[in-house]
Amino acid sequence: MSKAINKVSVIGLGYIGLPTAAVIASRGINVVGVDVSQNAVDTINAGKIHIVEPDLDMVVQAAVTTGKLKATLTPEAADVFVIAVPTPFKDGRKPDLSYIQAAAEAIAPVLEKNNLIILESTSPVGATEQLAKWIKELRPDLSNPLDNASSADLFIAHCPERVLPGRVLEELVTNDRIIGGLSAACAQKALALYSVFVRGECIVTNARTAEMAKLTENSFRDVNIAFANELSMICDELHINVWELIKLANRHPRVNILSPGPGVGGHCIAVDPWFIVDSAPETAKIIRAAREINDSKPHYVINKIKQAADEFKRPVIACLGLAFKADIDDLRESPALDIAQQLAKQAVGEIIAVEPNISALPESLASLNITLMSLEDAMSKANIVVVLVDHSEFKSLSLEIIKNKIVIDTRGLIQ
Ligand code: SAJ
Repeated sequence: MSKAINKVSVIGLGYIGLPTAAVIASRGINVVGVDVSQNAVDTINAGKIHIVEPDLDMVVQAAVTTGKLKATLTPEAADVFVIAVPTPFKDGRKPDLSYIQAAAEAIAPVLEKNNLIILESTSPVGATEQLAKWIKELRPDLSNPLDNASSADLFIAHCPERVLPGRVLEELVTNDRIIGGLSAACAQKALALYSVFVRGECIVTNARTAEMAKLTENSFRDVNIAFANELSMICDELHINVWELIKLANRHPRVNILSPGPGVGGHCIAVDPWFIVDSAPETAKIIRAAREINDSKPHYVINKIKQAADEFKRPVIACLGLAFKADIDDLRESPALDIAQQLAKQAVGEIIAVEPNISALPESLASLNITLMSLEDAMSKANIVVVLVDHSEFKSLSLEIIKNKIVIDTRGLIQ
């Protein structure tokens, strides 16, 4: 059997890499986190965190204080390398693997016989094989599982992350994991690492299936949200309350419609389905259509707001929420932010933003004519109220407070 894992290196200390590094370190394994950002490295080595995630600060502080976790700019030798770098898309919505390639180049000089390399980044089908090819070019002296499945010097696997932002620490441990090896031996070796901290089931498959499984999960959600978003637009046309409709339809034992919204945000669900479309452009018809529907929803909401604004000489529009979903402070790829920004750019009226999870407007809004206000102040000024995020704080809105205002509720919060 393989020797024990003494040292793990995690490449990329972001939303996935840092919690993963900290949790592995909390199991008593020495972890070296590697990041290109000096600020991230310094912050972590001071026992602090540079991202927002509940309870992560405590776990990182404990791991750093006990000496089990440290961060560096340059990789050093280890038993296992976990790659958790971004995989955005570039022009033409083609997957951009340059961060994975950069990670391969960074670890190549310190790789040793029997090392395990795990790709956790969400990746298009074939990315793990591509990673193995890059490693092979950089280290031809180490035999690669692509050439020698049963007794290679290196082990390479894909184990996609599946944690929900806001519940990362819990889901890292409790979610089932899919482990896709470039060979059966690679998968078994990776299983040994995940067995250290995962309480969910770890299921072994090949790398291509694991890559596709992750893309499928996020596409499934995207298609189902698109269905809800399309329903919401049909219901507007037919003068039906979509929220009541969905509640009723969901009474059927085999129907479970998700919630419409102002669009789909975040860096996963709005991106990953394009990786499938890119791999099978002629065949991935529903997946492409779903992406287009969800991407069109912010424009639809903006048009509704403009129609409402036409009724007023000086419309004052309160946008409730800027984050990409409820009860988080993450504004990246947020349809709510996009809508507020477009309203201000198009000078639709006086724009007020209410976002209880931030203390200052992000740069993209700061230069525009938008004011950040408390819910109470916004309600006293606005004549149009647009609910963009279903934050807990907004659930206190009563029909009394909004009775003389036009309400555009994209989240079904005020019923
Ligand atoms: N949304 C709706 N209606 C819904 C559900 C969500 O409009 O009924 C919107 C949200 O408001 C948000 C977007 O969709 O703008 C995405 O939010 P989310 O909560 O569905 O998902 P993410 O992006 O935070 O995390 C997803 C998760 N994937 C799945 O649930 C299949 C998570 O498990 C993944 O690990 C993560 O993507 C990832 O990193 O890929």
